[in-house]
Amino acid sequence: MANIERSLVLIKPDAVQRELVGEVLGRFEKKGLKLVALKFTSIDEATLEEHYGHLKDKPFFGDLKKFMMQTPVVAMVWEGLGVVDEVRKIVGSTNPREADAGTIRADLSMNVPSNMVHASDSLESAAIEIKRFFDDVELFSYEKLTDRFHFGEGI
Ligand code: DAT
Ligand code: MG
Repeated sequence: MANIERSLVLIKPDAVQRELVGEVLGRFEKKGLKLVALKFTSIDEATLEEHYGHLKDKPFFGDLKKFMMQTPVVAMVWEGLGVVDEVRKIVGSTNPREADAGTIRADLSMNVPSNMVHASDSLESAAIEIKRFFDDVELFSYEKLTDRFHFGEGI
């Protein structure tokens, strides 16, 4: 089937602290995305330096790493039609105060770096990020009764 993609999502420590893990996860489920991997995991500094490598020269990089190591995070892989862009739409802009109402970041947060969620920003980074957090055996392919609504002809 065309255009079926996978995207990595992390539920960040602010959402874990604020007991909003279920709320965030539910938004992806309700959209009609398919969960293909899920775990609760700590991220070490070396992994963060890779994951946020594009920000390593920013003045806030140290605080960002500290923030991401405050608690374990929920790591997930979601699958669906054009899912990389769909997930970014559901998550909203980086700055929660500029994000569109209805997005996770706009509805549930106020600040950076505590903006609830990480989401892959392209197909290329999704492939790299999924490998960073999951082994192949932790990624599942399975049939769901709703596949025909969300993945097929929609009937
Ligand atoms: P995104 O998470 O929307 O992909 P990004 O990759 O540019 O955004 O940045 C990664 C994270 O770094 C972001 O979710 C929160 C933090 N961050 C970005 N800009 C920041 C800033 N100006 N001050 C503090 N933290 C920031
Ligand atoms: Mg990013």
